[in-house]
Amino acid sequence: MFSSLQNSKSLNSFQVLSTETPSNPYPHVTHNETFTIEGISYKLDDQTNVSPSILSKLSRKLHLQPHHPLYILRTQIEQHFPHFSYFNTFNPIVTVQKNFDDLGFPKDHPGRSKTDSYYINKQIMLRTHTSAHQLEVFSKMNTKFLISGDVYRRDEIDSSHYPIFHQMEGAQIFNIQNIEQEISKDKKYLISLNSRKIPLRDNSEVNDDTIISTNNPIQSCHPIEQVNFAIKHLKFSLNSLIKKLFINHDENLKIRWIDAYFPFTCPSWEMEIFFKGKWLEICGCGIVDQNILNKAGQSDKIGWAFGLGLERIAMVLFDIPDIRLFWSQDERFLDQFTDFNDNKIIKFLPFSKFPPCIKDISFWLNDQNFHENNFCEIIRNNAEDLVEDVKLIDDFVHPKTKKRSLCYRINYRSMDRTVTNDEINKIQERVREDIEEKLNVTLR
Ligand code: FA5
Ligand code: MG
Repeated sequence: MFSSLQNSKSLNSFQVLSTETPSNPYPHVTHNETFTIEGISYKLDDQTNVSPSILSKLSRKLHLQPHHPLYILRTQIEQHFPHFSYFNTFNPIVTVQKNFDDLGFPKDHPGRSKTDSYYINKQIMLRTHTSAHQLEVFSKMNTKFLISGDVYRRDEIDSSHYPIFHQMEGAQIFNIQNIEQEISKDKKYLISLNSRKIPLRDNSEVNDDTIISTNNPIQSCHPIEQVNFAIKHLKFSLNSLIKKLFINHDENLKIRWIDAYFPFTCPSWEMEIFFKGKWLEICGCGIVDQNILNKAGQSDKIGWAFGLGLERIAMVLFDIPDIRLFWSQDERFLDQFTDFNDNKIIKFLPFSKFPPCIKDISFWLNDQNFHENNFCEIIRNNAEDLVEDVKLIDDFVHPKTKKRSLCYRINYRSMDRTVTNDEINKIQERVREDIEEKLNVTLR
C-alpha cells in the first residue's frame, strides 16, 4: 500500500494536529486526532506511540546525504554487488502487515510490542527493519537487490543505541533447477573456491563452526544439494564484502558465524566481528523462507538474504565513538568526510569532549508495568540528543512494603557545546513530571 510513495519527496514536513505539546511521547488520543506527514493524514488510536521528536527525523535520510559516513558505506557496499538493483528511497512508514505479517512473525513475537516498536496506529508503523520491503521487491520479479533505509526501534540509551539506525538488506535468488550454473557466473566466487581462500585481505580470520542440524535446519521443501550451493554463496558474498570494506583497517580482522533465528529465513545465521575485545553483531542472514518466494510468484527460485547494520560497521571503520554523532549537523563532524570526492573511508578525528552533567532520578514503582524503553523514550523526548547514556544504578525491594524502587543515572552531554546546569535542571524537571504522570511511579 505504501509502495506508491517509494519515490516521493522526503518527508520534510510533518504536522501534529493534536493539542499535545511536542514533549509528550504519548499524545492523549481522542476520536478524530490525526498526524499529517507530507500531506498524508494518519488516524491516531490507542496503539499510537510515535513521538514528534522521532517523526522530525524522518526527513534526514542520512544514507542519502553525500559524504555522510553512512552514504559512503552504502555506496561501497553497492560497489561490491555491481549487478544488483538498488532501492534506497522506500518510505519508512509501512503497514504492520509488511513489517511483520508478510514475513511470518507470530502474533505474539516480542518485536511487535509497543515497548519495542513505534506505531502510528494499529495498522501503520515505522519499519523496524529493511526486511519489511522484501516481499514487495521479490514480487516485482527482482532476483538480486539491495535495499537501504532508516529503521526505528524503541530502545535503551547509550553510545551504540539510538532509536533510529540504518540497515542494508541484500538478497539474491537463483533458479532451483539451475543454481549451480547461475552461481558459476560469479567469477569472484569461483576464484575463491579454486584458491581455497578469499582474496582481498590476508590478515583476516573467518571462524565458522555452524552446522546444519535440527536446531537450524534446512527447509523441508529444499533439495539439499541446491540449498548448499545457496548457503556457500551467501557466506562467500558476506565474507568477501566485509574483507573488502576492512581492507585498509589497521587491526587484524576476525569474523565469526553463529546460528540464529529469524521468522523469514531458515537456516539463519548472524555474523560478528571482533572489535575492542568484544564480538560485535553486524548482520543477520539466511536462506529465504520459501513461503515468501511462493507468495511473490517466484516459487521456482531459491536464495539468500541478509540485513546489515550500517552504524555498527561505520563506527568501526570510521572510528566514530558515539552513535549520536551520525546525526550531528556540526561542520566539525560533517566536514571531515566532505573533502573526499571518491567516497573513501577516513578516520574521524574527535573534537574535544564537552563536560557531562549527571543527574540521578529515583522512584517507587506502583505496578508491574514499568518498562525501561518507555522511560528512555520520555528522556529522549525531553532532552533529544543531549543524553549520552542512561544507566540503572540501584534496584531494590523494600523488605516490609515489598515495593520496588529504581534509581537511574542520566548522563547529559552535548556533542558540540558545554551544557549549563540550569538548562539541564529544567529538562530534568520535565522528565520527572512526565515519568510521574505517565509511568505510574512515585518520585523519591
Ligand atoms: C534484522 O533486523 C533482520 N531483518 C536481518 C535479516 C535480514 C535477517 C534478512 C535475515 C535475512 P537484527 O534485528 O539482528 O535483524 O538486526 C540486523 C542488524 O542491525 C544487527 O546485526 C545489527 O548490526 C544492526 N542493529 C540491530 N539493532 C541495532 C541497534 N539498536 N543499533 C544499531 N544497530 C543495530
Ligand atoms: Mg540480531
